[in-house]
Amino acid sequence: EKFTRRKHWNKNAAMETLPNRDPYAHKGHHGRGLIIGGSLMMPGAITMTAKAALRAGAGLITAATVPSAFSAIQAHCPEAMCFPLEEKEGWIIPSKLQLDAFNAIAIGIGMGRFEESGKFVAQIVEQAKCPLIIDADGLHHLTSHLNLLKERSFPTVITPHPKEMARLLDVSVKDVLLKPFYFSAAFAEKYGVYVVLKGKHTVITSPESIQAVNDTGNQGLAKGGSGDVLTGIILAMVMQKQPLFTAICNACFIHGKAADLQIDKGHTYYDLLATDVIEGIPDAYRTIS
Ligand code: B4P
Ligand code: MG
Repeated sequence: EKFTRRKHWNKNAAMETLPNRDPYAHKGHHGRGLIIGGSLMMPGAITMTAKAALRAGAGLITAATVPSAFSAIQAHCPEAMCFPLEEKEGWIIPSKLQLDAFNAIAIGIGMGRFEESGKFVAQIVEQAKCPLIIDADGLHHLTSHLNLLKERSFPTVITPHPKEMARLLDVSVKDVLLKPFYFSAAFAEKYGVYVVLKGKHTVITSPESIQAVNDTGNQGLAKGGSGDVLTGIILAMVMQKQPLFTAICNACFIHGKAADLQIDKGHTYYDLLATDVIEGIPDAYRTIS
């Protein structure tokens, strides 16, 4: 991979690596993505992930979730399809779900920490034969099934914020913040995964411990939902024709750039919402394509 040893993932890196859209493409070329998550209590997170994935360029998106989350998705992201999962008290429980048709899967968004949901996360980690992105409550459940990661023969991407990273490693948040490169690489190598350690300076690490720091983003992103939007952008990007590490770096770049450009356009660090970040994606793409 030509550009992966860059320390900073900036505008030039994104411009040099972002794949062109083929004029003769059809939606199948741009990837069929599956998002697993949501709950009666949190229908918004998966809605934002779906919308962000489509804005970022995914060809088709299906949200597998509890039926009580369908109306939010259909109202705010009518382009997405919905697939019903079994639920108990509003939370996902192990369900039948055909995974083979998808080019990439994201799991965990707005899922909650109900114990039986964790069995479903483990099932997907075992069965997904494509790149799998694990975020949010998916990371909470993963803590009890870490060894399943080593068994995977397809790429896995985890997207923790420092508190989630600390829990995965069983160290303190302070330790993670003091040594973000060290802890990201330790986890990435041990479990053979890509790690996106989020924060002011998001660090992206490959299973071979190649590392990059994303240059974009601002404190307006320190608000609920920003992470859900990033997961959608990563899901879309890993389905475009580019190396996985490059795809993840470009996703982080676009996410932060979308937030930066929304501030330039008149939003402030106080008011910026995750849904505004989704609507900043067009401007972010325009700066690099
Ligand atoms: P959760 O309930 O896990 O929050 P969340 O749903 O994951 O939020 P979301 O998905 O929107 O944001 P995420 O951080 O994934 O609970 C969060 C709790 O964890 C907090 O209440 C806190 O207690 C703890 N926690 C979180 N971060 C912590 C930290 N750094 N140190 C200590 N405790 C922490 O994704 C946010 C996105 O926005 C990322 O892409 C990130 O890079 C970006 N972003 C956030 N702040 C930014 C900043 N200042 N500058 C640039 N980018 C920023
Ligand atoms: Mg999050």
